[in-house]
This record gives sequence, structure tokens and C-alpha cells, in this order.
Amino acid sequence: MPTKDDAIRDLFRREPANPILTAKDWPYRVNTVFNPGAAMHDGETVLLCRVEDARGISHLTVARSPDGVHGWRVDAKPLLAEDPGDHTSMWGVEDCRVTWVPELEKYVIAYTAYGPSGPCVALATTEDFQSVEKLGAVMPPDDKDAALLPRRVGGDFVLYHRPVSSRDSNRGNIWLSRSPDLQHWTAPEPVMASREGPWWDAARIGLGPAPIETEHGWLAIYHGVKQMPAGPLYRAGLVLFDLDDPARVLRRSPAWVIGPSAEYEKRGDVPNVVFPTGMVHVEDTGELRLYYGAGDSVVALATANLGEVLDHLWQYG
Ligand code: BMA
Repeated sequence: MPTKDDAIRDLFRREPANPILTAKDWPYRVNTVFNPGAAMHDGETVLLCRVEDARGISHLTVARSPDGVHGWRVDAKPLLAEDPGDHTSMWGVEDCRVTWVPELEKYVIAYTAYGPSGPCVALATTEDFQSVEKLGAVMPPDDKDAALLPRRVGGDFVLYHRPVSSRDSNRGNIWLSRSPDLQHWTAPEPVMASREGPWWDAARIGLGPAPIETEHGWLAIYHGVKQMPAGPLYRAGLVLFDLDDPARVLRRSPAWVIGPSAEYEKRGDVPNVVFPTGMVHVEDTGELRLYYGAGDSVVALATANLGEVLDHLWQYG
């Protein structure tokens, strides 16, 4: 097999200050803080964190830092929360991915709205992470892990998402839909399926942070689940989509590039979970900053070099 342990081990480096955000950093009482969307705004790193409260219901709250590692300032109130009057989000909102869309001069927040019919994909926009405009649910349940590309392709916005069917033992695959206006979406087109048998990504897969445009294609991180006797094991791999046909996979890493190994990843409310949802590309240095939830309990950061990540995919994908 053309996988080199060394190449994989060194690709993403864990931030020594991990976990960079925990429930203790919150200005109000919460259970856990994890799975953050990420963006740069006004020269600062903004994380829109999933916060699970003491009832078990999640909301999304903003944390800001000058360097993306230290000195986080956490808002006193959620930016997006449950809506008791809305069937699709009466049980809370979870796991957002944030995309800066230059055409709209807005950030688009794709998140999981949760209600009695199951989780579904919802969208909202913001200019400043202080107020939001909700577009509401755009995909019926069960569907989650949605992320928008930063620009139109072939005239349409493109949203990756992960519908789950009750056939095929609930395996989840990545699909995409297209829209002229973020409101009306085409029927899903298949993009990428979970692997089979013993593979690390055989039980379910879902897209992580919004893909980044590179000259070789849209670079994305996805999570893969392996069902173990002790429970699910969440790890993450790389994928490159065609720039002009984002439903086409050009390269996919055979092995995961980051998986639970640190203490804070192997413990927590859900042990053995690395769940990437935010990515910042520092263009000057080529650094990729991957923000992820660990153990469904805390927020952690791992960094890589974009060139090395693309080389890795090219060589082993
Ligand atoms: C997924 C989602 C995530 C969670 C992960 C691991 O299905 O619910 O929010 O982080 O499971 O428990």
C-alpha cells in the first residue's frame, strides 16, 4: 500500500495549547464546546462554536481571537439558537461550517437544525458575526454536514451535504446540490461514498469545513466513521474536487490524516472523535489551520502546510 506512516504523522501538527477552547472558557454555564465553524473577520479569527447546554440542547456562540490560538473572547449570548416555534430547529442548532462569499459580501453559515423530524440542513448569513439573517431549512431531514463553496460554479452556488437513507443500513455519503439564489436547490447529485468493510471511512462520511480553492481543485477535509465494538471512531481524510465539476473527485486520501490520539480526543462525552468543521488558510505563509471538535467536548487546532497537503494527496491519493 502506498501509505507512508511518516508522511501522515507529520502532515497535521497539533497545537501545543490544545484544547484551545473548553466549557471553562464560557461566560455562562455550559456542558461542552466543540465542532466550530471558522472564519477570518476584521483581522481576527472567529470561531462559531457548537455549545451544548446543561439540557443537552446545542446553540452556536462566537469566540474571537487575535491569533487564532490564544486570548479568546467569548460572546455572552448565542448567535444562533433553538427556535421553539420552528419544527426544524426546536431541539437546537449544531455543527456549522462558515464560508465567506465575496459576491454577497457576507458569510454564509451552513448548520444542522435539529427537531422532532430529525436533523436537517439550514442556512443563515452574517456580515459581522453580531447579527444573522436566517434563510431557514433548505434540505429535508435526515441531512447534515453541509458546506458551501465560496463562489458560483457554472452560474450556481454549490452546497455539499450528507443525506442519510434508511436503506443500506443508514450509511451516509456526500452529495451536492446547486442553487441560483441559496433558496431553491436542485435534487442531490452523488459525490463520494463511504468505503466498505474494514476501511476507516466505511460506516459514514461527511464533509468537514468549506473547501478551499487551489489551482489543482477544491481541497476539502472529510470525516469518516468506522464502527468499532466500543462505538464509532471518527477520523478525517483529504479529498480534492474538480474546480469546474465539484461533484467529481480527483483525489482522495487512502488513509486518514488525523484521528484520535491525544488524551482530549480519546476522552469526553463521546470518546474517540476528531470532527473537523473549520479551516482557515493563511495565504502569506500557506498555513492551513484546522479547527475541530475533540471527543464532542472541546475545541482543538491542528496546522498543516497547504503545499504539503496537496503533495500528499497527489502522491498517495
Ligand atoms: C455526528 C454529529 C457530530 C458529532 C459526531 C461524533 O453524527 O452528531 O455532531 O460530533 O457525530 O459524535
